[in-house]
Amino acid sequence: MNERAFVMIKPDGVRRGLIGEIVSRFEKKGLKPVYAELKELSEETARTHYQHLKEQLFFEDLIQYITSGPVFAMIVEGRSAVANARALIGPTNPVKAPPGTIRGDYGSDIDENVIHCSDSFDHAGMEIQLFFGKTGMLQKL
Ligand code: IDP
Repeated sequence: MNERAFVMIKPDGVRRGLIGEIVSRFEKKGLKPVYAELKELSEETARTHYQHLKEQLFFEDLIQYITSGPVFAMIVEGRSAVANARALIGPTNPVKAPPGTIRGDYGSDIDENVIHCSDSFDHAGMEIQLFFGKTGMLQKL
């Protein structure tokens, strides 16, 4: 079934010039970018996005990292977009992410793991709303 997922190349991925390579992997998998923005996250958006981790000791470092430069945020669309995108990016910790996944190929530490993707259909909707508001809800852009 066609669905949408929210994907964000984090500041380390943007700094290292990985946007083209990563977008290409999504396209080859059949997940089409239908909207994208290069933007800096406000602290407020960052704190809302990661609110499920607010009790963690690394939370403040995470907020500093994710607001340290522009991110490349996009909506991808395709069959089972969330499950397929999660498979493409690999597990949270790049040390455990197999080669062939984005985190496995480009990340080396959990502190800077290159990319984010929604982990469920419901979260995809919430993240698209948080990052793009009404614009993200448009059918085709
Ligand atoms: P996910 O990004 O794979 O969905 P989450 O558990 O939601 O995983 O964690 C969100 C982000 O928080 C991770 O992608 C990573 O950037 C950061 N993070 C998670 N666990 C740790 C940790 O143990 N140390 C430092 N950063 C972490």
